[in-house]
Amino acid sequence: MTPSPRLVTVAACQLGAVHLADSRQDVLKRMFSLLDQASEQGVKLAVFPELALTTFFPRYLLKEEELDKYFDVEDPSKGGIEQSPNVKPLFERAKSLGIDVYVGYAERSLQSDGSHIDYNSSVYYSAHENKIVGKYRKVHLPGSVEPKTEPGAYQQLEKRYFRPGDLGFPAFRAPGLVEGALKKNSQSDGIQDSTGKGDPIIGMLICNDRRWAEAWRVYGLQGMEILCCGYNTTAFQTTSSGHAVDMSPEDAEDLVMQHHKLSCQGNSYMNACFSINVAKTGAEDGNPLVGGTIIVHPLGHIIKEAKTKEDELVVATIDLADCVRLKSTVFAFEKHRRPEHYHSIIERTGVIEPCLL
Ligand code: CDT
Repeated sequence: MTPSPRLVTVAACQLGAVHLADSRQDVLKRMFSLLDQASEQGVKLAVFPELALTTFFPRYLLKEEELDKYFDVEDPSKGGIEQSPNVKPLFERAKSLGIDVYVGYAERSLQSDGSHIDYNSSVYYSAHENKIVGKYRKVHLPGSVEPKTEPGAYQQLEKRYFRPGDLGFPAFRAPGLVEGALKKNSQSDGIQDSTGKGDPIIGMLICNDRRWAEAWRVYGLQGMEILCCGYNTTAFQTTSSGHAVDMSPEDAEDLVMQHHKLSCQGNSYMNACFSINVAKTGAEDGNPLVGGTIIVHPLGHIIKEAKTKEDELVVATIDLADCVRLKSTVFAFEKHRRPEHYHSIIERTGVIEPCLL
């Protein structure tokens, strides 16, 4: 039977460079402008990049006191990120426009003993509920704890500044995002199978996570229909010493773009979901970030793509019914998966090669 359409208009809100000198107010203004444009096009979900509100600061070796300004403090006794004066106006604007928002930020989580733990986080704000209904802390942190020592080395210090996420990969439903979603209490009205009929099932990843099949699969096993992922990806590749690989900047950027698209398109297909992948791009104080903001279909093709390396809205109306075909055939997990053979996925972190001959 052909599934009923479940249409939703979504936007990837690409941001151009955010420089060290740009204030949070400057960035918020740009985000407001994208939200306003989104509203004019009937958008119901707007996805912003990783660490959207500031420059990508893990490229710098910073002292403790220099770091503070990049973080948003969450004091569990007072509520979450929605209380932060830096971010609250974004949710207020989203509420007034009736748009859900995914946004990445640097989270400073206050502990009961007065200490803090820092994460690279994202939240999903539901305009329908006027609250945050999903939270994710980046699991796969790239880079190193210690800075590279060779002169001119590129730094990627996420392992220094953040703790790996401790929330796993919790999918959740976005209330009110599609019309006529099946609710818990309507099942008693004789509806047997609720699969693909409820409020949309959302998963969140952050940047480097999109390269890890395991992360997508854990969401796939929760029936994820839309994956939201913001990123800051350097437009060149580095060697282990932190130097740019020996190829032309154009070829290097092409390769970075290819790996980005392969990851998003392959994993969307293999988990039969849409994905909204959103760059912070341009050159931040001379440090080039790749663009390539894309909205991907469950069949793996790109529906819409950014054309610039600046603030740009990429809009598509997607039909979540398109997930059903693959979820009920090639990737009907319940029929075809063989988890009894997948032990090493959870038992091992690194590679153990077969014995030498
Ligand atoms: N921000 C982030 O996670 N960046 C990483 C760079 C790692 S080098 C390939 C990324 O995966 O895009």
